[in-house]
Amino acid sequence: MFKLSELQDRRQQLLSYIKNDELIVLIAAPEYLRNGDVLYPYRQNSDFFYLTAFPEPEAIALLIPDGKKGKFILFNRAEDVAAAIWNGECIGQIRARKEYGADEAYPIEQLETKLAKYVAHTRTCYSLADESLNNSTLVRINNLLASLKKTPVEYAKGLVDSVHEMRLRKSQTELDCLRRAADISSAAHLRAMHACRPGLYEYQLEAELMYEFYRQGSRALAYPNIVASGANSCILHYTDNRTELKSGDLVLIDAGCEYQNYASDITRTFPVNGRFSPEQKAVYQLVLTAQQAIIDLIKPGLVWNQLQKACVEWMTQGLIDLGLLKGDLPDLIHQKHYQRFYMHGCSHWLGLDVHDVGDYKREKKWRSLEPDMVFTVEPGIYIRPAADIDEKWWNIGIRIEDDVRVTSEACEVLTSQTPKVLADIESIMRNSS
Ligand SMILES: [Mn+2]
Repeated sequence: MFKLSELQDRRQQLLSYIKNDELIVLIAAPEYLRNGDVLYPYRQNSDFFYLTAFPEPEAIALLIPDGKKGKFILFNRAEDVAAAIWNGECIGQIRARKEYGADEAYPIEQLETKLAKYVAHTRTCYSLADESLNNSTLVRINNLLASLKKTPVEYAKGLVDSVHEMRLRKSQTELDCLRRAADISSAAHLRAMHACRPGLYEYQLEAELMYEFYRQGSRALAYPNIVASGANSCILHYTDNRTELKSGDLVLIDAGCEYQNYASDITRTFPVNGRFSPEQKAVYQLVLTAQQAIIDLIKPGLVWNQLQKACVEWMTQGLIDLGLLKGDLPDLIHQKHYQRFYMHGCSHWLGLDVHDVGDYKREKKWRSLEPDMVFTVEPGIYIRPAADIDEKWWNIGIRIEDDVRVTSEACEVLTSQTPKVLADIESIMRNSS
């Protein structure tokens, strides 16, 4: 789905930040061994992918300023007839040039013989990869540079920040991927609502999600699925997913797939037996009202921390109304008493990474929203058992999370296909047994 011209524009923009006698080295994510000769599923480094769309490991890209149109030199795996019998064909150099727009492409084995030519007039080689990552590739390049009496690759935090700043505003092609990921995840959540009934295990609801992700062409999760019923719904990063679903309990599902490396991130909470209890209903309504109120605020110019500020106010007032917090609203906010029930942020950027890159503050000031920024809205209330809390509230954990894009006037909810109105959820679950 990527466009070669768009990738070239991104590389050109990045090159505009360096001098003519400097170059940028991009290093593909390494493969990780699971055991024996079995690897973990491969996922390209997000910055590497953003600038090249090249999906294979064992690849190094050199970005070289060269007049108006910079050069993109790729070292990647060579086609290998014998290896192809085991692993299938790799992209190779011809396709790297044709399909990925490399100006020149060479087998990775030729790095040692070819690099000298490119760095002959280079004063500094910059890298976007932190030294802790891709260490063996960096060591290999640095050894080469040392043999050429050149200084080692320099990690350029400033350039990384520039790429992340670019990634913050999504292009049309990126939005297409994000919408597709959101649509698939929406369908998966709906499928789980339909399938839910007491006696199933959390992993069986997870299977419904996975089925829909794969069926619709997603091949990876944006993060591990959370299927958390009963008391588990109050564990923020619960991923064990092994408990039996019980009538009377809620189940909180936080799950999102990746589509062409772009993430979605949706949370829905619903009753295992399809009917909310009065207490579950009351907390659900509070979270949903707060979530909608935050979404209604979103427009260009809104300062980032206003989202959290508004969320905290809505949630704290709601907790007072339910009798779960006692006292004065400003006091409770100031003393952070709401954190007993609501202890996380209500938003994060979304893109190639589920918690996407990009600064929330610029020069120590909170950033203002701009069109085509994409992020989540995810308030939640979690009530753990405690002596000072009426038992009827215990183990109610509710989070509602949607993905939004800032438009020129307000926002587009990318995940609006996932039901969240209480009556809609009950109606769907009633009609699915
Ligand atoms: Mn999230």
